[in-house]
Amino acid sequence: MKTTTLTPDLLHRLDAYWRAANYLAVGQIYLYDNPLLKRPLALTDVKHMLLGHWGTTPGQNFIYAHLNRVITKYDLDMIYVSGPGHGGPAVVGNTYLEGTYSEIYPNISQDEAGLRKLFLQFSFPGGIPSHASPECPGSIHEGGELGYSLSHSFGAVFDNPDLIVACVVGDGESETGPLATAWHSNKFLDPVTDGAVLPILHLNGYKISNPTVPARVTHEELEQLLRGYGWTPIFVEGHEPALMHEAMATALDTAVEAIKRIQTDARKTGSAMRPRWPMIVLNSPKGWTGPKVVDGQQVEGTFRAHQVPLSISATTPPEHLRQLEDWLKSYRPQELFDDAGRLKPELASLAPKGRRRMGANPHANGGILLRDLRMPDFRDYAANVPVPGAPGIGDTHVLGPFLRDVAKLNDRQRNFRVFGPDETLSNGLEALFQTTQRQWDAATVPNDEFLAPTGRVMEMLSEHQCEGWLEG
Ligand SMILES: Cc1ncc(C[n+]2csc(CCOP(=O)(O)OP(=O)(O)O)c2C)c(N)n1
Repeated sequence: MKTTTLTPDLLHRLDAYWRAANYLAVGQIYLYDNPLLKRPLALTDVKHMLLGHWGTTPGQNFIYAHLNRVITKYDLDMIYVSGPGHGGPAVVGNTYLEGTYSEIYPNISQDEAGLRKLFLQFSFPGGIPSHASPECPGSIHEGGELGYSLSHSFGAVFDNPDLIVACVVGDGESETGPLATAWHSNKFLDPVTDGAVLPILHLNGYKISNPTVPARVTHEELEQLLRGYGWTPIFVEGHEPALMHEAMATALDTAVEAIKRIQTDARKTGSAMRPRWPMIVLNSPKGWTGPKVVDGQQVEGTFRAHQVPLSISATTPPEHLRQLEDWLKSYRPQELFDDAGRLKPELASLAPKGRRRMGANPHANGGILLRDLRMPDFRDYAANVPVPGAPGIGDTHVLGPFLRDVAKLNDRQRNFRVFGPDETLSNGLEALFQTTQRQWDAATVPNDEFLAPTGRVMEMLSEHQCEGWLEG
């Protein structure tokens, strides 16, 4: 008998949850009023100035819904990083569906009035930005400057052994220098003392008005590239929702179980072998489920879906308004929200509970987990400088012992690291190596110095990477 990951009931509800998130996204981009379409859509229901990014959003909604499922199934401590952070409607909509948004912003309530405000505030004067901005619950990565999602994700899991960051990488984003170098982060992760990152390369094929490079090389080349970076890619490819739900669920189960296996093995045996971590490649249409053809031109699955796929104003063709209405109705909102505008309970129950919700995870809500560093008294490190320009006192040679002792004092609470592009020694900070090592999970050979699976110094010859790790 063929086994499937999803029961028919779960598949049906997951799909409905995804439709709800897509409905909220279109509402945020377009609607000024009439959030539940209780009357025919009029021009006055649509915002005057349409801003936002639809193209990436349905794929991110799909991912978010599926992550919710594995969080609950495996009781995961997981946060979400949106590389293409211009998909703000996805993170805002999903944190609204899971309830976090209304807890933090009670004004955006779980009812029709709240829905109206949720839609109106998006990319609107006095409202919220169109990206995964800091005020969005669960966001540690704004995504405006593409390229840092993976470095930020690794930075977030260093010293957080229970945390998994699900990191959506745009296929356009993956062309940037910072992202290209960030795949190598897996050589700097200690499976014993750090958490894990699950990259999800969102291969939706296009950037703003161009195809992406990863979408226009052969499957074999892309797979070899990712394998060459040390990952095990799992491909989820297609556009038929039911098949894609099943494929994504199976891929995520496989990935999560692989992560758990790697961590359990490493933590039991202390093995220093570098693991091959799993990742997912999600190949789905850009602007999935959106308008297929507008003014005779293909939109779904093309670059034309990147931002606002249907222009609507007093001067645009009137059929655009009808197309928007049909598009919104294609999600069958009456099956998703009750008359009062509240998500139906059988769908709401799919979201994880409490702090397991990605929007409510303390790791992604700045400040909750901050711990002050234990600091030595800087006066104890004072150098006597009898005259200005006195020779023989290099300032970094004075700083080195100070940093060494900061590292030592905070060793147990594990909240201090030094990041640099291979310059700790050349910059005179060698005293650090009296107390710690350079964290390095790749191979070592005799005559290497100060390399170990765990250490407080992170060195890779990429300032992009160092900065991204540090910020994460
Ligand atoms: C470093 C950087 N360069 C350029 C841009 C402008 N920009 C915004 S979105 C985008 C295309 C992104 O494509 P992709 O990462 O594939 O995201 P998606 O297709 O999912 O929207 C570009 C070039 C940017 N935000 N950051």
